Amino acid sequence: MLKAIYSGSIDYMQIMDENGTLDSGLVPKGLTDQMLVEMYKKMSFARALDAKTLSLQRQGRAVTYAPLVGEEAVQIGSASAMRQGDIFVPSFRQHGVYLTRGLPLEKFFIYWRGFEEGGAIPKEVNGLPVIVPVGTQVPHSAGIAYAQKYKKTGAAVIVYVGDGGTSEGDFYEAINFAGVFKLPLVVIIENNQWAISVPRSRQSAAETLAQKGIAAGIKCVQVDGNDVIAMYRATSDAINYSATGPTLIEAVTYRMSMHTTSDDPTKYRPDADVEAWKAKDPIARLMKYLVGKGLWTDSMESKMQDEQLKLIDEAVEKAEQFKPDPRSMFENVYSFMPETLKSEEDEAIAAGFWQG
Ligand SMILES: Cc1ncc(C[n+]2csc(CCOP(=O)(O)OP(=O)(O)O)c2C)c(N)n1
Ligand SMILES: [Mg+2]
Repeated sequence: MLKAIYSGSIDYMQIMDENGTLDSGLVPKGLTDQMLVEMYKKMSFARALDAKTLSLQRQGRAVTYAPLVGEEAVQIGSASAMRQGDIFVPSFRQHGVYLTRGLPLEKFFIYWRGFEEGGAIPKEVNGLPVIVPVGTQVPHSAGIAYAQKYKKTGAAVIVYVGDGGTSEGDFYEAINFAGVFKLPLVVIIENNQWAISVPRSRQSAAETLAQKGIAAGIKCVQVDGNDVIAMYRATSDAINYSATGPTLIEAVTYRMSMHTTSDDPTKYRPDADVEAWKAKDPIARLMKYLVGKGLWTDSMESKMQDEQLKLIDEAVEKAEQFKPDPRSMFENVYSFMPETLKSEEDEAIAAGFWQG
């Protein structure tokens, strides 16, 4: 006998197209125009913050930085759907998530000056610090989700991983574990088409990255990651479902800039590809919608930009006045301080590290 015992399919969700036109039947109930205006402001803020940090890095006033430009809808759409008690687990590009969750801007700049104190995320922000080892955050997030279920907190855990990260064993192990234990986990693949210079086509022969969830027996969907409404909807749906089990969301977007400030993408990708994605810009399309509905005007735009630049400049000033404590490099590495680390700490303090 030979018979098909499984056939899977993956839905693709887009609610707002490139012209800012809505598929009104899919707009989530409860999503108001005011909320969309707020999301627009946050997306614009994230882009302005990104441009500023890039400029600081070029002046030697920030460390190696991974720009988010082009990925604002993935981050602000999903973070706007989180409830206060939900916990997010980023990788290293999710600046828009921190912003939406209320990380004080000054902390953001302290971190990107290279100081550990900036990575001490305030409790109410409910998120982990920046995580650079690719893929390692996914098993951690599954562990945190397991704890939420065990302790019956009702919180969902939302983790972000890149298209490159989905090729790591960590990713498969984590979604498999989440499926078996029906964890309250939402895995968002921020598929920006590149892992440094490795294109999406070299990550997997599968047509979608979302379908990796099928093998783990979890819900999965592919979303237009440049559509903030679809990102909001997909994340809300997944959070609502989290008491039943995990969801994998593949957000299809594009990294409009360099991988990090140490990278030069002109060496490996044609400018024409980047140009083609400009037409799908997540901020421009939301603006078209808001302007069309009379919810946004040129004067509102310039007022918003002035306010945001002022807030950014004030935060940079505070962050640059901040005096780091060399002890912060040593604390929180282990739950206890091993002798060898303690002697390094003593040495750093005796040498007046960072005090010149
Ligand atoms: C385990 C590990 N291997 C390699 C690296 C170097 N590295 C940093 S980012 C990156 C690519 C990540 O690509 P992706 O997961 O698509 O995320 P994106 O940078 O596009 O947001 C690599 C290989 C690392 N940080 N950790
Ligand atoms: Mg990527």
